[in-house]
Amino acid sequence: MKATANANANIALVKYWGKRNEKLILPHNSSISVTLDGLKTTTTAEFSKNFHKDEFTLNGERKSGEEAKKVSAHLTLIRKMFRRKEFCRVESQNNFPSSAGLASSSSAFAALTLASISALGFNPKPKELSIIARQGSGSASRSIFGGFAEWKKGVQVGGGDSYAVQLYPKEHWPEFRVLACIVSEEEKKVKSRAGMKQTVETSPFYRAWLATVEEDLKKTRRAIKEKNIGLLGKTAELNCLKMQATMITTAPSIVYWEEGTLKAMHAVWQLREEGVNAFFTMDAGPQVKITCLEKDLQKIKQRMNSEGFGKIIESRPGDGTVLSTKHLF
Ligand code: 2P0
Repeated sequence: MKATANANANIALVKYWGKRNEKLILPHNSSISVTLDGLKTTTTAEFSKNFHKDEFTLNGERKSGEEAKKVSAHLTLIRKMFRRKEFCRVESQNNFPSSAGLASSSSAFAALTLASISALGFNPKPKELSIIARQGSGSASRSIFGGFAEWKKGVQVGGGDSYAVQLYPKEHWPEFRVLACIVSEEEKKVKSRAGMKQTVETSPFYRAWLATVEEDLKKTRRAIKEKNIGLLGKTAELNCLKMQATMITTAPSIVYWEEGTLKAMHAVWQLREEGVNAFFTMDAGPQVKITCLEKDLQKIKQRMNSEGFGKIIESRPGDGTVLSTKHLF
């Protein structure tokens, strides 16, 4: 009753921001992302009737607080769905900093979903995996799939039609790159979950955000289909800024940006003035992710290095969530 899964984090090009149902994690809007090969979570899950409670270890450290609770809640959902009672031991390793706005919950809950369900001996289809992963963390619904994925918001009250689908596999656009410029590795003060709830409840701009998402989804689907980096980058950059505007205008205001964030944004704009196709996107954290093509990588990296960004994680479209035989324990 043990299984291991590898999942890659994804970065949203059209963001998910705000829920219509907190418990089932149903979003107000659909979102599109790219699953990245450089940001991986490996998770081993083992169920046993000899265990007396769930246990969660992340990067070698036993967790007891909020993170352990979220993992245990997800395991409880899975036990209920598959009519099992055993407790579970979970060990995870991230190859990138956790909780710093690098979408660690997307890979975490995608890997946990596949590892734990497989450990119980079941083999659900990707659609069902996406629906279950979504209930651990919304963005995890998209990490089930490699390449480019869209999480359809759905309309059903029970969430049976709110899951991700693959738009294109990673082979569709192998030249596409994301450079994550690490601005700070400190844990953020406001978690995404709390931040988006507060935004829905208090930002006067939230309706305006929702009113523009459909158009951004259309443009982004087309840009990916045509491999048009200019259209993709510009649409994603503006979509990100619109989402950030809703956060800034909540009560109290949520600003995830730091000095380095603004510095990186200006550097990207400067590169564009010089004719380089570089675009940024940010999530609920200070990190700046630059979308670009392989041919412009060196120039962009050199510029960001000279602007003081020493740590840059380079990724390309990667695989979805898969089983592995290399157990962590
Ligand atoms: C996204 N983010 O689409 C957006 C953009 C952050 C900004 O999904 O409450 O950890 O677990 O569903 O998935 C981060 O939120 O939130 C997120 P929950 P999640 O990637």
